[in-house]
Amino acid sequence: MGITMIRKYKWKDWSMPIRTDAIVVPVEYTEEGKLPFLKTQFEENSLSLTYTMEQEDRVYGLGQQLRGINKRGWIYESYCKDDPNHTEDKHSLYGAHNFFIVKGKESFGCFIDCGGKVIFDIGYENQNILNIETKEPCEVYIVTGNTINDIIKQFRCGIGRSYIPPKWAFGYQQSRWGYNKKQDIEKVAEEHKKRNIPLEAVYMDIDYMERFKDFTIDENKFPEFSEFAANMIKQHIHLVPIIDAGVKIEDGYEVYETGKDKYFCKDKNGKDFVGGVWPGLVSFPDFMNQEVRNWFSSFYKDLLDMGIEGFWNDMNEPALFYSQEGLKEVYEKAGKLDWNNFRLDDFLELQPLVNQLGGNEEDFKKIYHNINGNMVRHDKVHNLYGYFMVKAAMEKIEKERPDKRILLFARASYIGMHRYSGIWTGDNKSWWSHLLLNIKMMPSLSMCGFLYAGADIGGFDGDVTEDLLTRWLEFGIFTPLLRNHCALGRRNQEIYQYESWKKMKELICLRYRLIPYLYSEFMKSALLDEMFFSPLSFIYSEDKQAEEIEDQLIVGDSIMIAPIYEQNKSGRIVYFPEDMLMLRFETSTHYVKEKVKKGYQYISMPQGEAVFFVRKNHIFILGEGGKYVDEACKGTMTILGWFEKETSYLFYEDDGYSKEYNKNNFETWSVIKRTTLKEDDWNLKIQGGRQSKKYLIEKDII
Ligand code: MIG
Repeated sequence: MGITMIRKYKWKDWSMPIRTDAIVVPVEYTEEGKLPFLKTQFEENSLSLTYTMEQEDRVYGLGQQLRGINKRGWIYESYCKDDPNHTEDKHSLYGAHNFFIVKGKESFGCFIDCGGKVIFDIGYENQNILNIETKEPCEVYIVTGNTINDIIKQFRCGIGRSYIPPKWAFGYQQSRWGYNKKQDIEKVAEEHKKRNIPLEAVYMDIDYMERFKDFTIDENKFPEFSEFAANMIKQHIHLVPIIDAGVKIEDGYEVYETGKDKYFCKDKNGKDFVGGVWPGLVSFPDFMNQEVRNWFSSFYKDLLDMGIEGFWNDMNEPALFYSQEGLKEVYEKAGKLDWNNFRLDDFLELQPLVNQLGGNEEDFKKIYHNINGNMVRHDKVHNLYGYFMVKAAMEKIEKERPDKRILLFARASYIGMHRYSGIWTGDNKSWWSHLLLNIKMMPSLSMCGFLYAGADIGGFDGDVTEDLLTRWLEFGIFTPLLRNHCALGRRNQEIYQYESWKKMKELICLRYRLIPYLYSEFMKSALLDEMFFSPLSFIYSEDKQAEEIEDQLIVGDSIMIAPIYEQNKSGRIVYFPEDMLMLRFETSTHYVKEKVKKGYQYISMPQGEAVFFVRKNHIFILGEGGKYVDEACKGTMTILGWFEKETSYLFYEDDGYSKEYNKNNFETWSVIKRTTLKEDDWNLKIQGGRQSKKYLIEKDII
């Protein structure tokens, strides 16, 4: 029997430049940490933690990262990066989620609380060695527990409750970079409406702003904005504008003028740091500072007052196309071009300068924050920038709308931010491998508290194909954030642009039937610190086969999914760690049930059908669906399952808008067997809560 606890270790005279507030509960701590499990070396302000892995050990976690669910066999860098090429050879993405679990003879969790760069070598230099290194002051937490889920629960409890979005944010959402004017968005709404495709939100990318200036609306392209927003809301469609991190340097622009020389990050001479992003030259708000957060977030008020109920924060790694200094250097070098005395070496010197302009880590060393009166170099706290931008937004939103849930998610993130918002997984591509990456990433995000999450459905960059979009939706209908998003200039990605839109529509309609279950499971994950997406290995921990399956997931407690993520497939081999009831939705209204026995089975999955599996003796709930989320949560609930014994389900429901997550929102639904003279009769008994639901019970009993 292990002991369940979370313990903190830190080193004298090695204090972090800013409290990250990642951990919110008091924990026991040991100064001059000598950690259990990990061999600790602390020399010259550099920490190295080493663990020798057994052959069988598995490593899980790191949230938004590349590669597999089991993280063994690569070297990962925790350093938020705006890199749109999520290929296998990379080491970091947009988030820094420094929590992992070693599962083996001795299992434990470890969280490195550090605003700077941390390297996780998990069997890269040496297959059996796990090594963590950082030169930045940090605190380390070790979490122990009896099971993996126990360790996760401890950790999640330690980092505080995950962000809960409004219920409408579980609906289908459409986005695209390049909806250039009001009419473009109205058209998207219309095209969905015409075909009865549910649509809960349309996103406003940087196109809506005036010269990419935060908190401005281009009046020519989006006239009478409040009226427009109100009209959309009448159709149950929310407009969700983007807010970027960089503030355009422009005389007379209110945000810039009020922030100038006061609220922006500095260069080494104490002048506002100047970089380049979409607006051209920008300065970056110093979000590490409460006064700055108050100032920047005050601008959200106007948008809220215009009826906006959702935002996305972008470019907050922060993304930097170039620093003014770097750009100068390039132009100077290029300016020397002399055709008469052309030297290849000049070109070869120029080329890397140009290539390294964007996201150059050296530039992060030229930026300074004012943290409690100390100038702190940006790279020391880099991983917290996005987090504090989001914190700013939510602090203001909560002040303005204390009783209402507002949608917020962002690109860059750090553990702790999960309390303020969700995330999307950034600029993926319309690649099959990125659908698989999406599947594998979801459980690691659940571990780190990022529950409201999802990828750009269909892929952001690249030209999607009809089959990829359909397959992605087949998986996407299970992710809390279900947003189709696409890059400027790429092939149209709204489902109605495709001949087989009806099939995709049925998937979206099915999503609305899944919402009562998904929402119930989501809320339990948030309120009870549980996993939303689990790898099979977390649930069937004694099953050697299940341990290695990375392309099937358990969603909530009752169902398993096994998505198709390869082109030209009409089915796949699925591993069943136990008997399950297969549900095959040929359309959103017509489904067939079939019992499947434990073991490997080939399951046919024609494009556009949703096939998933209910665990034996688990209750699955199917709603009636609807045109929008609120409607989808009324109506009759169908209880589905393969029951061989009495079982119960904890059902959660609320109005989806208010923030009272009280006891009355939980009901226990039990399937009870009553044997009469004629046959076994199965009934549902509901205890607790409001018990206002109508339900129907549909079962398969051996
Ligand atoms: O440099 O606002 O990840 O979703 O469409 C690209 C334009 C800037 C990156 C975001 C993407 C968004 C895009 N943005």
